[in-house]
Amino acid sequence: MQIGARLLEGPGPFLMGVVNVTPDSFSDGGRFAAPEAAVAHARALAIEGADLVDLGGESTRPGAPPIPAAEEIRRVVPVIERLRAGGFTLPISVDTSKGAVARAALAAGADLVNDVTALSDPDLAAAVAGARVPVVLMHTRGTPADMAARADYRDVVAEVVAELGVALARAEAAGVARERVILDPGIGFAKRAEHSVALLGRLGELRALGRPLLVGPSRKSFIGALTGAPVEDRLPGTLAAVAACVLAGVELLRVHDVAAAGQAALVAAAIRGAAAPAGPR
Ligand code: HH2
Repeated sequence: MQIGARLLEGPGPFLMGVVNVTPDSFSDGGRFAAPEAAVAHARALAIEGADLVDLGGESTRPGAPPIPAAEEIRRVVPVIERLRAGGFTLPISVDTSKGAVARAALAAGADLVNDVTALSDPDLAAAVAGARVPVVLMHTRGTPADMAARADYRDVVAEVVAELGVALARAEAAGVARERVILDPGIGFAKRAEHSVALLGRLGELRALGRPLLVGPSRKSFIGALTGAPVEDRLPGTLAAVAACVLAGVELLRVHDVAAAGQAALVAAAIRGAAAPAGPR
């Protein structure tokens, strides 16, 4: 898939490094809220081996308060502008659910829209369709305020596949080309730990949707539920999930710890490549 100036070709795995320009993200809130800190972090992730970076101005953790578009734009656009002015060449993804934010970020030099609500806002769908950029459609239910209460499934994998299929059809109906869509099961979003684990164990079933997959297991609460580890101590669990994703053929991984995830992904890809070699990494 062409993302900005880069062609991400082959089975990957490709790494999307997380840059949260927020005061309240669940694992690193406040650390990169100043534009200079966010820019430095994006550059550091590039050096660590990220294939693209994902910039978010609004926390999506359970219970996070919504913020106005103007505030989200104030947080992310200066970071994109500074990165591009400084010659940053990796694709930049903007993690947003709002059309106005996507438009401003794309105008400033972002290349991809990552939407945790899978284009449920028609204005964002129109912005993505109009800009002809790639988009990540992630599965969730409800909003950060009520998603925990909506984690109610008979067969979580079948229901996520069905609901992502609906999201894909809705995106196409809004004018987004199917070829530009990446799908994500939304680990931890309207999912209890057992739901996230089931999805990670049965990723192959998401292949039925016929699109590249992105998965974001990094530091998430299912790791805490399984191990008791606090959020700052979930790297080993994250790496286990990264390896599982790579073995299942997931193309893109959204991670905070790029260097460590890159090593885990490389080893897992080599093991997978005993059957089918991966590209250079
Ligand atoms: N997870 C988070 C945010 N955005 N986007 C996609 N596509 N997939 C994910 O799993 C995903 C996502 C949550 O992580 P983080 O950005 O670190 O936290 P917060 O939402 O609190 O800013």
